[in-house]
Amino acid sequence: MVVLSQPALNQFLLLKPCKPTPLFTGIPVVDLTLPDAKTHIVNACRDFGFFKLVNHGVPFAFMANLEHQALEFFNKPQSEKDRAGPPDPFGYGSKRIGSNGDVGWVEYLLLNTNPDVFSPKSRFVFQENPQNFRVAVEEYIGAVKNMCYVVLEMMAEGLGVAQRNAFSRLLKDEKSDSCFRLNHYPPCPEVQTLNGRNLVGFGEHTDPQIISVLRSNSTSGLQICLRDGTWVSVPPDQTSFFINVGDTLQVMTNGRFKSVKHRVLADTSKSRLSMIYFGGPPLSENIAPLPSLMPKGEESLYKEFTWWEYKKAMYTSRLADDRLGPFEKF
Ligand code: GA4
Repeated sequence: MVVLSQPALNQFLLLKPCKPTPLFTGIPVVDLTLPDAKTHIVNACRDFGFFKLVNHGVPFAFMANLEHQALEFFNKPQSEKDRAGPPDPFGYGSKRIGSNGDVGWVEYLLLNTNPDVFSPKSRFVFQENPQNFRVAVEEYIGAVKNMCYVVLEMMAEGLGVAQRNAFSRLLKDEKSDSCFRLNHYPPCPEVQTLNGRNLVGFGEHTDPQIISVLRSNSTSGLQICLRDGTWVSVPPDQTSFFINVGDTLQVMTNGRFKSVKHRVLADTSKSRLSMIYFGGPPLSENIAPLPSLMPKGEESLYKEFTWWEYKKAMYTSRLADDRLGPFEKF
């Protein structure tokens, strides 16, 4: 458990006093079993870069089991958790995010999604209870990946891309550079003494990959930035997934979809646990708009780059940086 004294809170990002944001009721909801799901997915990715997915077919037991295992890990003494860190980038981390000075009221585990390359540190992650935790992670990621392929194929169809697997093939590739994150945001009772300011759990950013699939417990905290620049709070729903468009999908759709800026605020009394699968392409993949999304005369808005080049740039950036900016042509 992260315990910090009051003065230490000053090290963290505090947001100016703001009216308590009511939970936003306009988040698009996509029911994966309905015939028009692909149209709703495309509209949501275009207008919000974000949507909630229901009737997704992933058993709730997989989510609940992983949540239980993850909390067992985060409830261990700090010294034991530290043996699974520091994150380089994989492993356990606390308060520091990335290596360029970002901090947040959060502790986390960042894992590679290819089981054979679970880093050597993973033996400390999975510790004395390796079987249960590892199995829970593998079972959950396996189901989420399959669901994600379906979403990406519907996206391609909805966009009128003839090759249904234009996006999903990148995640299905054995060299897909995907990762998985468990974030634990301990409650912060001192927030009440911050004169109405909010403590940032995870600062604003867009996700660099193609797509991110988030599931959280029923504690709120996630906010997204709408197209008009307003921040709204996403009502939590522990049975659903929240899908984020990442920077790479923005490029592959030549800006038709926009990656969504999002952040997480700490809660005064409840802890938040989220699990996020980040689906990325192989390192050598050239990232460019799909030719079928470029009618004659449409030019790419972006310079061509490989995912490896984007990753290199990403690791020298701060969380809130506009990472796509340097790759824009105009
Ligand atoms: C944001 C999305 C994912 O959580 C992540 C993050 C990564 C990290 O924690 O190592 C980064 C961040 C994320 C982008 C900029 C750099 C790298 C922290 C940071 C400051 C795992 C990812 O892929 O990019």
